[in-house]
Amino acid sequence: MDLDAITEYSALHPKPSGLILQYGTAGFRTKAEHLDHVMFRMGLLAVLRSKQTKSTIGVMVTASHNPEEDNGVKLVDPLGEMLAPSWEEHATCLANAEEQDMPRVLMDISVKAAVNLQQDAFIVIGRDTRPTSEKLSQSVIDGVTVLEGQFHDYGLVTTPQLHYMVYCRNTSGQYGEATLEGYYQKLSKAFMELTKKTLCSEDEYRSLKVDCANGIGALKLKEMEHYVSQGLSVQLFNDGTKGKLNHLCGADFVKSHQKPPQGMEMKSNERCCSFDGDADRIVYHYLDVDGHFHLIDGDKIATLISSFLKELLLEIGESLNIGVVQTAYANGSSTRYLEEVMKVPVYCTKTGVKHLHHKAQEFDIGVYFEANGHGTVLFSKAAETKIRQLTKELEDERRKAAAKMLENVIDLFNQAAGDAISDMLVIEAILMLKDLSIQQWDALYMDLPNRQLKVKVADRQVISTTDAERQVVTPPGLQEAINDLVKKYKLSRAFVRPSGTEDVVRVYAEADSQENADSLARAVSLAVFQLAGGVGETPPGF
Ligand code: NG1
Ligand code: ZN
Repeated sequence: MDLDAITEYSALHPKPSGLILQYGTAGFRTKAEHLDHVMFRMGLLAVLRSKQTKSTIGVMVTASHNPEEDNGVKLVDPLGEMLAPSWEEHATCLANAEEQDMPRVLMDISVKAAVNLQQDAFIVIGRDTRPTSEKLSQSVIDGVTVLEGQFHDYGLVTTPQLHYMVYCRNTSGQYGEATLEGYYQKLSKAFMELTKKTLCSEDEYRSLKVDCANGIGALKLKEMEHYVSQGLSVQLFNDGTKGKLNHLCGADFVKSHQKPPQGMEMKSNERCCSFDGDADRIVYHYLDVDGHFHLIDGDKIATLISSFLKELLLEIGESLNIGVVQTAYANGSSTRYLEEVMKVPVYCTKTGVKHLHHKAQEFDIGVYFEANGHGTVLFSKAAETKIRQLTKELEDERRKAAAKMLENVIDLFNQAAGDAISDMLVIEAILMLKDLSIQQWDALYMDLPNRQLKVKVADRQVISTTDAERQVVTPPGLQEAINDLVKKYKLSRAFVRPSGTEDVVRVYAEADSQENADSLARAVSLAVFQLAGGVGETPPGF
């Protein structure tokens, strides 16, 4: 390591002194103007990680669903997964080291992690459409170059596309070709095969309106459009030509405000969906004939997909197990429906896809979705091998066709990460194959009315939780207060947890009516404010 060169270049990306940031559930995320040094340093860290794993590592510059002024960065590990926890700690140390200490901290990490500095390093870089992303990704490249890492800059890509590139490169092309063309071809081929039997039937299901959150999803869907146009026509809204990223539109807005996005014409009963700013989340929605808005969130997406997969498994008659993984934010009705009606085992993990992903790996087929629409389906290697073998060997036509469909589903899901484009194609295929309208899908079960709120406190880490974040441990008295409030309502549930991406405590409540869910959420917010050091104004509504 040329420490002099590192010191010299680092001075071009100086750290504002005193600034402390944490590598959270989605990497580093804050105002874009505070991130230049973090980008440079993550370029350095990616090189060390690449040398240590002897694999290609990804660096994605994005702040996903957060406002346009924010930005962020996360590293992608060799098989397209999130960065290993011990390296999250290294990332935090490196980002927070004061200027003069930084080279030493970098050396310490390489010693601690037993990095062979002689090893080659290869980094792939991607970015979203934020105005600050291009310059920040250049700072990542500066970091990579100082440590003499090789790199390929994919430029504008969705987060899942970058995960895909990393996965392809580390599996010597077996998973697919590490180009955008390779990505589009792989997905569209699987989609066309899966839906070919339904072509020339029901026209009404073929057109879908997509709210692209004024983000990268619009550019990539435009590129992909003609690959799937025979099976599906997508009409893009909020494509970034006018509006601001994630502002009054996109999956996060639609889910948290339970309202249609602005900038999208919606006629009654038309199938619509919303991506988030980096296209790894998707939710569906529609207006009914009375003009009421209906949201179909990640829970209902998981339900649709897992019931389809379960039917295919029954059809081929193989005893592959299937499990659904959710978080505490999953609507209570979805959990009940999955367990009681569909009879699939459901597990709850902490928030953040890395936790869901990890749990989902325990099944032959693990379906995981956060309520906000971030998720995918994982097939174990053994399940995948078995299914591919069955498509070749089965003689019975029906069983063979079911196995073939499962194979297409494997190819359609981006196994490296939750992907709005993959998810959209799988959902569209299932709706076509099962001849389901969006209303019929929505009617699988009725969501319990719910509300999410945020509370500002002096230090959100005073709140610690257990039982997959469903119970508060500290501060003392808070859980008892929540229990007392929950008892006042029917079909009620509430929990609080510190956010991993924003400086707030999140409050969730559900109950038998919207009014009651709102009132419970407000009462719990007040308890948090009073017992966990609220700052600023008392939560509104009292
Ligand atoms: P935090 O800020 O920790 O609640 C949010 C989402 C997560 C996940 C991450 C990463 C909710 C309630 N939380 O995390 O599900 O998507 O962002 O983007 O939606
Ligand atoms: Zn996202």
